[in-house]
Amino acid sequence: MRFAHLSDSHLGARQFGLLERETDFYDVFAKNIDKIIEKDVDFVIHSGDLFDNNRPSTEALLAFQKALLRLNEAKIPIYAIAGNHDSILRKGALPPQVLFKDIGLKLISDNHPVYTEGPVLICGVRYVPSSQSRALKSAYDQLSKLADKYLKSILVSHQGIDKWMHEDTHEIELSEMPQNFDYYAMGHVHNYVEEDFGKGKLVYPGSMEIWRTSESNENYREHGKGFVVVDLSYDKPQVERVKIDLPREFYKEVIDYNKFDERLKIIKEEIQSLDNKPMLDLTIAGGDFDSAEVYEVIKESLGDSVLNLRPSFKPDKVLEEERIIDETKILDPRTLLQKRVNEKYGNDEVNKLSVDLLDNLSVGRIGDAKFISDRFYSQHYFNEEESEEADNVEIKESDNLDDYLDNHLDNHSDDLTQEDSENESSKQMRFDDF
Ligand SMILES: [Mn+2]
Repeated sequence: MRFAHLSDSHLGARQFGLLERETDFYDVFAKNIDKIIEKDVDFVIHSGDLFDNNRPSTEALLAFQKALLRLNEAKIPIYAIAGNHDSILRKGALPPQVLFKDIGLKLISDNHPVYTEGPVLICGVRYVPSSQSRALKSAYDQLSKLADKYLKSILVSHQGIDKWMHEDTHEIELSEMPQNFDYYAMGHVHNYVEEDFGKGKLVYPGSMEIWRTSESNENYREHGKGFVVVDLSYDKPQVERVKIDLPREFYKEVIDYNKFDERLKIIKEEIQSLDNKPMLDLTIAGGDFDSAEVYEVIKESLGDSVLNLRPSFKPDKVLEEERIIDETKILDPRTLLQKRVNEKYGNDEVNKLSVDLLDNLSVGRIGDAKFISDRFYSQHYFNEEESEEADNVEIKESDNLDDYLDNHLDNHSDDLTQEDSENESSKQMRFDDF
């Protein structure tokens, strides 16, 4: 039995506000689906962040609808869970994926956490924020017990595991993951990860496009972007990486100012041979120069042949200043918040709560922030006993995780107010990296 595993397509993402970049994400998604159909797999798993936003545009919804109809035609079922970008945490709120259930999408959700494909168990939990990681562990535990009853089992989950996350942004540690699944179909980390774990394989297929400029990195050069095909007919699953070419290149280079003129000429030639205008990420460093003047030269020379021109400049004197600032460590809002909260409360749970609130409030997800704080408050200050009890809830095959997560993830059923929806639709700066 063979299946395709993909993740983090972020349909609807519009990098730097460029319409071309939004189209790139749709194009690359369609190419992944083409290749999956060509590979003639038995089913597909998508591990979350299908959409860039929990209120996707019509274009983004259509891009997925097209893909789903094509998979239907090829008689390939697709399973999906919601990620941090495309889920709504509040109880009763409907994530966009729900739109596609009637036309074949098998949504792994609180209501329907468990499926089977022949002898294979496919189960999972939607994204759970770090301040609720206790609920995540309990859910994993229940699913893990169920997995013992099956010949082969797949856990689908959109979470950051400490080993592959930077700083303190994970929701779970590798040592806390259940051990008895054959395959861990992970989402959230945008780099490619394939690792032996437990009795099987743990894979993050990574994002399908370069969602942040920083993803044009070593991992991308080595593993590319794309999906994996997994063969379950062996003792340990066999994983084949399938790379899908991106619609345009990310051209990245640090140029020594002393060699500026000759490098610029070479870059211009290289870029002109490309089919599509690339994204340009140039840094001019060293020497003594006027940034504004150098910018004009770059713009004049390359402006027409690139999609995005955003050079950065580090002349010698800036380099010195930067080194001084670097030593005292520039604090981003996330680190700064954690530092202050830690000074005041010295409590890891409160730290996680503050970061979850920052992540949601900074993108205007007021309803989710309220959910998270209500949940935290009731868990820690009101009904400790009830939560302990809920930890012991048994999930049987025929049950769903609904009541279970009800106790763990929610005690309050809030209606989405007009104010919420206005705030949620206003796009602001994001602090979450994945
Ligand atoms: Mn993502």
